[in-house]
Amino acid sequence: MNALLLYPEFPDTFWSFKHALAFTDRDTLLPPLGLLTVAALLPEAWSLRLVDLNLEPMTDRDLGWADLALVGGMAVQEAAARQVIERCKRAGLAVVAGGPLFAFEHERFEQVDHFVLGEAEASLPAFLADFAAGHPRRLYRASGVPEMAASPVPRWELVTPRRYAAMSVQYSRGCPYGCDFCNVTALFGRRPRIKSAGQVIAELDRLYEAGWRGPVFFADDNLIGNRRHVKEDLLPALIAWKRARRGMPFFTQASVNLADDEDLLGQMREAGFTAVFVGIETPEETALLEANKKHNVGRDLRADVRRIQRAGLQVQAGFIVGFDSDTPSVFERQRSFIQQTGIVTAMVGMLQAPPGTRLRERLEREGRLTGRISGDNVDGTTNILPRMGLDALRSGYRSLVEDLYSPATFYERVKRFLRVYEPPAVRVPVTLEAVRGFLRTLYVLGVKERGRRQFWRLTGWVLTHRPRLFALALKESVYGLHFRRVCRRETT
Ligand code: B12
Repeated sequence: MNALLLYPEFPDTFWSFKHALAFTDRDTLLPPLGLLTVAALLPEAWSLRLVDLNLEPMTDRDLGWADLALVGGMAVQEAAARQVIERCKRAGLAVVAGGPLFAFEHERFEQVDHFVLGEAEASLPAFLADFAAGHPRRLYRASGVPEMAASPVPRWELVTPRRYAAMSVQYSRGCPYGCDFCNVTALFGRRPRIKSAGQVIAELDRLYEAGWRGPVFFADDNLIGNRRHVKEDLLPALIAWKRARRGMPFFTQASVNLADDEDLLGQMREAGFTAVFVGIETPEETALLEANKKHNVGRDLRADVRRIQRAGLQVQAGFIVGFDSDTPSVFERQRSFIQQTGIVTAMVGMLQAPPGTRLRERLEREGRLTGRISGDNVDGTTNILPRMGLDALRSGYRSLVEDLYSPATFYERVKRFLRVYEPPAVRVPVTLEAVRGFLRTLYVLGVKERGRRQFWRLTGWVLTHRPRLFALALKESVYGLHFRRVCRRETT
């Protein structure tokens, strides 16, 4: 059996990082870990070929070779996934689909032959058994969630690591919190399920042996969902593993209450975590309560961010405007929060109601849903009728984002961040690629682009005040260019 695993192309969005990757020799951000995991669950006798359409097109030869196509992806890839499915069908291939894109409303994808929904560790075996017996059904849905011990080492040999900016591993699935706009619990449940440290180390070993020294993303919804195991099992193992090795800075996602635990922060720093994405959403307590984001209530969120930054983890964060209790003053409050805390990568979106969420159920009852989400939560669109009025929300959002990513505001924010940040010592080898990227950055940001003066001012400041952070300052400046290009396009 020849199986073709297909990962549709991402559009050019905030998270594509396309304009930043142009400064490197990398073609896209991360490999499709879901499909690599599915690959490891397929029968050993099958021949596999993975085409990540973010790197290369799918060819007629691929289609001619295959007996079966397996398509993955998330909501933002819908348009591209439809094209992929259409082409497979035209080539006469049976199509199996799975992953978050198909988890809700799968019936909209009429051309798909078999849906294998939920986590493949739990849903794929039944499909494979029926397929081998010659009578596969159209729909397979995992009846529960699998334990992570059942999750195999992903088949990374199916991708070419050097074409990606980072590699990813996953330690846990699920999140203990119930924020009403988020569909993570509908997809992966509330009980954080974890791999053993041994499983994670085996995955890292595989990457290290393949020569990977670049960043590694822990693709968890909330790394610290099961805090005890993280502190007692995972982090001690990572610290020991890192001691004898070079490179591989880690980054991940976690809830902001990470800031409460100095020991945990210290361990993460020692293990080589350099950045964490946290869901802050809003500094407005009424809105947090409305969204059932109770773990962010009653905290000094500014102090939390500072504490995490001082511990050596850059804070990236998600923000939302358009909660029912938001008034037009929210835009300025969000702006000053993001600016003062030096959150360089601030993902700011309008409130949307994705399928599978409690917010969606509520707004449906209230007759305030206007359609489907676009899949990109920071494209200035929404599928709800906001209380403040759509026009007010749109124009407030537009000016907020334009201001946050304008050169003057952006470079100032980078400086604020670099002032407090204490980086952990992760030795990343200097490569020819890094030198080329350095020269390109100086030319594009320092000579060609808008904001040249602010760029050189930041560069001068960092060299005189925080020289160790020089490379980081350049990296953030490049991100700024990406955000500016994407935001300018999306808000006009
Ligand atoms: C890494 C990641 C990204 C990376 C993607 C890189 C890449 N090449 O895949 C980046 C940073 C680009 C990204 C961006 C975004 N992401 Co994202 N991301 C994730 C994250 C944290 C991990 C994905 C992962 O690797 N998981 C590990 C693998 C093992 O799990 P998996 O992919 O789900 O695969 C399992 C099953 O789904 C299934 N499966 C998967 N594929 C297939 C295929 C077949 C054929 C079969 C049978 C089964 C199957 O089996 C696998 C094993 O159990 C998930 C959350 C999560 N926990 O998964 C969100 C998630 C996928 N992202 C999401 C969203 C909304 C976004 C963004 C809009 C921003 C945001 N709010 O986070 C942007 C959009 C992208 C863009 N460019 O605009 C949503 C998707 C919701 C949906 N219904 O589609 C998720 C679920 C998080 C959430 N609830 O908000 N993301």
